[in-house]
Amino acid sequence: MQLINARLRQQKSLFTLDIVDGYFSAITEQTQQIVATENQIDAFGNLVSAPFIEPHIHLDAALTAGEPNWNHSGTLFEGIERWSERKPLLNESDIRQRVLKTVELLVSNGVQFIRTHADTSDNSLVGVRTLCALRDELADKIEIQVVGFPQDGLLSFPNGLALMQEAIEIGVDVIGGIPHFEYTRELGEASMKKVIELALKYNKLVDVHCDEIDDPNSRFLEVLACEALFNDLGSRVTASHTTAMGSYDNAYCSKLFRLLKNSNINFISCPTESIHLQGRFDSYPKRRGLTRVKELNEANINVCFGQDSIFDPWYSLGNGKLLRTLDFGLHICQMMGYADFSTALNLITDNSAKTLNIQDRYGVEVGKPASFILLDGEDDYSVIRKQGEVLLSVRLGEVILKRQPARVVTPNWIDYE
Ligand code: 17E
Ligand code: FE2
Repeated sequence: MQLINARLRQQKSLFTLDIVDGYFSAITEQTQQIVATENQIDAFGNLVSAPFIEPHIHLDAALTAGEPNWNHSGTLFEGIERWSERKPLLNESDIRQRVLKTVELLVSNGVQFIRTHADTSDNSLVGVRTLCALRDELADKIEIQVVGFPQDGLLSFPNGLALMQEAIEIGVDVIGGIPHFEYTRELGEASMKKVIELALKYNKLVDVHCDEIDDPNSRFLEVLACEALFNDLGSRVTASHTTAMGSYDNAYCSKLFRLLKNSNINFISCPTESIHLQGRFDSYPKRRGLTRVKELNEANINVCFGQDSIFDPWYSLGNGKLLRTLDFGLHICQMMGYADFSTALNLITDNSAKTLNIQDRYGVEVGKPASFILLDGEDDYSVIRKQGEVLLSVRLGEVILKRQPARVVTPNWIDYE
């Protein structure tokens, strides 16, 4: 396969990409535009990017909003309550249908890697079993990592720890936690130590829902980062949400950032979800309830964006489009400078790859698997500005998606001559 007239990120020229046996075999700069022959794909000057990554989504809960009850307050805590009413109704075919629909939606929007959370606060563990089974069944179509996520507390929910052990036996890839939701600070801290202990014992990655609350005293991130640092596990550990950081004072944050930098842990922010769920106990002024994405990024601490939810008890919108999440995120985090726009796709591509520990098989480079997307736009800036559609998705050299951009006929109002 040969793709011609393609633009690459941070480059001005046009390029030809050669793909042999599912790998990039050559990437060559063109001196001019080429007229396509029969077996070439013409990119028409559009942008080739490594595939989008959804690093944080709750597939077990996707498409359940309003079942049986809607979240009226819009808080995280009511979301957890509403979900606990839906959980007893879960069964394998219900989960399969919703997960497949959602994965299809993500794939149709350029996603080729997913990290999903599977709730372990459920004696049946049907969500964990079904998501692990689907991960294996879909392995030749999309790469999925499953996080064992103790929604109601690793140490506060009855048998929470035993259920996590069982989830590890079933085969989750990543250990999760929820320290801000444990009954006490002591339990929250102990849960962070337990998560790291399990990750070391079973050689797993870690992704904790950490400090997802507006409480400035929720400081479990420092415990997680310190445990990661002392056990030399940083690059394998992720702190998701960390919204309390938006409420920490600057003096504490200044001290905290030294640890975060030394620990080398990763961050995931879910901007649409957090702007919706957080700030709910404020009147005015009202907090934005996001972690310090701009400052983490400026400090060269790895941070990426995820959607978190698609039509579930926490968030009743969502459409699988990471470009939408990115657009919201850049606005909310005030990352609207020229330099921000020029590199913005990192937040839903390269940074996410680092978080998922998949860098060995990710990126548009000779020798890497030929997995990429073609975006309607010529660079990061224009793709974001026009919310450019995914025109093509190629996975391991196979075309898995083609999209014809819509043609709009407008009245002849303006004479461009
Ligand atoms: N569960 C949780 O604790 N936090 C979230 N943002 C979602 C589920 C979606
Ligand atoms: Fe989440």
